[in-house]
Amino acid sequence: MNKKILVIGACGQIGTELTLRLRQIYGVENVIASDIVKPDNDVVNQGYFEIIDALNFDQVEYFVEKYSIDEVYLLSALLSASAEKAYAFAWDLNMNSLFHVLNLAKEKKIKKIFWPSSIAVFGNNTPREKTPQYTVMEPSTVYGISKQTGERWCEYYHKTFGVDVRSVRYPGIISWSAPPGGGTTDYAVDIFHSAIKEQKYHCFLSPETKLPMMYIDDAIDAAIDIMDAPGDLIKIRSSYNLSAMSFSPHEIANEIKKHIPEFEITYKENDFRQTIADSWPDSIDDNNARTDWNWKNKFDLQDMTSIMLEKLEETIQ
Ligand code: AKB
Repeated sequence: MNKKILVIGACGQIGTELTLRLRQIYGVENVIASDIVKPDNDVVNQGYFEIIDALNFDQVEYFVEKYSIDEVYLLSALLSASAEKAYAFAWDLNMNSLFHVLNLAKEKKIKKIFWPSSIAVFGNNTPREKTPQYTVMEPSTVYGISKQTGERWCEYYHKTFGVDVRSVRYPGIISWSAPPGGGTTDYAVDIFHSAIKEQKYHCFLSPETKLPMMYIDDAIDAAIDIMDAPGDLIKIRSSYNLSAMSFSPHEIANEIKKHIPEFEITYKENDFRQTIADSWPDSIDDNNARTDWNWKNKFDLQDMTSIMLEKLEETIQ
């Protein structure tokens, strides 16, 4: 019998693609999507969908029991920029949704959890280039503090209660089908929409701000691969560094210009997200993930730019 999977936060940027891919692999009837909202899309219309408030333990437990869930992918979170504007709610959502699923796993009601962490766990005193797996971590954002704390709790629940929780530190995720929501790296998605609609983009980060990024298909592969890997290969139970590409607004604009020569980028000054971006790494060393469970990215800046422009041209026009 196939395992039963619950995706919490299934209508967000990662959840949308992840749910559709999980349904392809494990069968539509075995993947239950859930979110606090119910948009009119394939995640909702093509398979089981439930409204679940990730902060409501009883509700999460009810649906875990109703569908005899084996694995939970917990994706609900307030991202870096949004979290700065609603820090108490961000802390509540990012921490307590995690505690709910960790506690269900501790009670043996679920067998395995995927929970994403982020490059936001790093801070101003972290080495910026090829940031190592183990290094100084002094996050300066509410989001980063919640992700770092979540990592500590994941490791603690694994060590103390044997909970099988697996995690990766995502960089900025670039996708065309569902929009990102409230992150600092969102510019790298917005830029493609503006390039197609208006051939210009007003960027909220400065030209040389280099950040680690990843195309959505690689992000989905990472989640599914780490969940499928034999448990003894998962040596890190806080969260694995993960890397695919790194670029600045200037570099991505140049790549877009190869396809749309008239494209122009201008830069905003004094946006609060610049301070967040300045505290994050330029690039990430993900050797542990590559060695332990054979992680490999497939997409670089050139591939990703071509796909994004092609797909958005089909959907926007
Ligand atoms: C954000 O910008 O907040 C996220 C992240 C890097 O985790 N995309």
